[in-house]
Amino acid sequence: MPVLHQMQMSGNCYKVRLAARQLGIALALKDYGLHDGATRKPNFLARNPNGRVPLLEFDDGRTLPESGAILWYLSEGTRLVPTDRWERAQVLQWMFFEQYSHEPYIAVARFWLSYAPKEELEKRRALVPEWHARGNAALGVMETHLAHRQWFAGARYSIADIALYGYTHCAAEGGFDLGAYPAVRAWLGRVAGEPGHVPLEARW
Ligand SMILES: N[C@@H](CCC(=O)N[C@@H](CS)C(=O)NCC(=O)O)C(=O)O
Repeated sequence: MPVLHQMQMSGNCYKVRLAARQLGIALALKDYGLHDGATRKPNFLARNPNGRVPLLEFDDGRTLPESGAILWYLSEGTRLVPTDRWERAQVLQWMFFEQYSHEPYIAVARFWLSYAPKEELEKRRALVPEWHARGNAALGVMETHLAHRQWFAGARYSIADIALYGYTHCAAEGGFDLGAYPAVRAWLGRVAGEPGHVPLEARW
């Protein structure tokens, strides 16, 4: 059985657990702490020189890091990835958007504001307004897209929705107010209503 190296409270790791659960793919979980630095130790760096989770490790020793790559690998050929060429490109469009314009601000604000030691947050306090400005810009882009659509790519729920759900649903922990984004909130509700949906706290 593949092993997911992961942190339970990480939205990037949650994306993988959620997709695997909805596809009925069993994964063993190997947990890392948020603050123990274990992903920067030689044992882990041999598996992922980038020192980050999620990381999927297969029985034959192959390892795959990056939440988006893992989502794509697990979901290729399933109902979570469209077959239409244009819709597949849209899935990638939103997954790249998530990694460049959304996660670096919303996930980072969440980590430092809600999960880091207070003295570490204080060292970064001057960065908070920038995280909030850029994170709100990303939420605004999502709101515009969802004003007339149910899902991010094509006509169905896909891994683009899972990728964006990972940190949008817990954005309040980063100090974001989703009150100004009614279409995003309605979409969050649709995602949570999908068959097999599990919350971030759920173990496999
Ligand atoms: N682009 C990566 C980001 C992975 C990432 O930032 N992982 C964090 C947890 S959410 C991590 O492993 N942090 C530990 C560290 O950087 O030492 C992905 O989407 O998987």
